[in-house]
Amino acid sequence: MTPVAGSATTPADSDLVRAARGLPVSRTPVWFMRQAGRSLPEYRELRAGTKMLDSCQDPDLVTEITLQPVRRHGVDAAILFSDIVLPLVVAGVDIEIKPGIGPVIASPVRSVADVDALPDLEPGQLDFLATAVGRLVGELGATPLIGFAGAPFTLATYLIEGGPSKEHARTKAFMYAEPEAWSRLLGKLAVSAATFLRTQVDAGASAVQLFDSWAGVLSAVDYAERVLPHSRAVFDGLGNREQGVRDVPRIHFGVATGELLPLIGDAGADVVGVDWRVPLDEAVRRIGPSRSVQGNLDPAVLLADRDTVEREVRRVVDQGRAARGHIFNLGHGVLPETDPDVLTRVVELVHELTSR
Ligand code: 1CP
Repeated sequence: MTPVAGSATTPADSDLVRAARGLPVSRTPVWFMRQAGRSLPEYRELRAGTKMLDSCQDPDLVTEITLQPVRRHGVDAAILFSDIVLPLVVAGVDIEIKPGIGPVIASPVRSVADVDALPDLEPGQLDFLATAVGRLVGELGATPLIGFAGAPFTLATYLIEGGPSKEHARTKAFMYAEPEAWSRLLGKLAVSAATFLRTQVDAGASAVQLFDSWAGVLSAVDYAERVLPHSRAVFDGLGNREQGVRDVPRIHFGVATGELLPLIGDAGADVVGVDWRVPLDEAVRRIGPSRSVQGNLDPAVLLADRDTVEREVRRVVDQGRAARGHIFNLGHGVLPETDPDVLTRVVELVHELTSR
């Protein structure tokens, strides 16, 4: 029923996990950010009548929506259907995901007192998540499940701006004006992200991705001093084998992070996600040889003609050979208007081009 990922018999031996660790693979693994939801008609049908954040807390819906793209496209990994704001929602922050907009916060964080009033996430509030992950791992067989969380900076942008934003000016203003409260806010968000990830790993997720989608709006100096320590704290807080936590590969992703790649490569992950702006061979030069890379087809290419899609996929595959390990993905999420059949064709093409 569920397609088998490469030639592996367990997720721990899958091409995704092996590529993340820089080990030999049977073929380049491929999955897509935002593969669950958005472009799939079967998703829209299933979600009809249920609010986004309610569906994320319903283990039956989470399981089914997570499996849909695996069945349809034969991707090498599932990504948990959830959202980066979920740990905040579960802890009691009033957030709604508005269709066509994204997360909207009822009372944005605008003062030091707002930071201190932010509720903490308790591990006991995540039983639904452990149930969904456990069920998924049972269904997925040898296909790995990627768990995820939002990085402290990207979550802070939503809390401070009150919703999606382009410039993130209020966020930066708070960062400069209130450095201590900023550090406390990101520190709290790091603890909650680590708890969210730890629950997924303990329940059987085979890899995790930290989404710092909007980190690219920062200068390297600000990122290094005011953000990176908190992202590193998420990976540290997730724990390691000595602390009784399964040792799963960690992926760290942001958009427009070309100038930050050396820093991101140093924050504690095994894999650095790269958007389409920097070719993968150049990204490897910036990150160094001891990390794998993930990416980086421009999602807009999938809206172009068949020959263009094929040419660009070949280019990404070729440039990815510079890395110790390459996980094929888009440079950011699947655009909602993407034809799902094009995604399936990309999976087939990457496999065809890289089968050994
Ligand atoms: O494949 C998947 O879609 C898996 C589930 C998933 C993930 C990994 C969702 C479901 N959201 C996310 C992560 C997420 N959420 C990120 C990081 C990844 C990225 O950069 O795309 C971010 C920034 C969010 C915040 C968010 N939630 C936005 C972006 C708003 C903005 O600032 O531009 C949006 C539109 C949402 C809603 C959302 N989350 C997920 C889905 C399927 C949706 C659409 C809701 C719907 O169908 O009505």
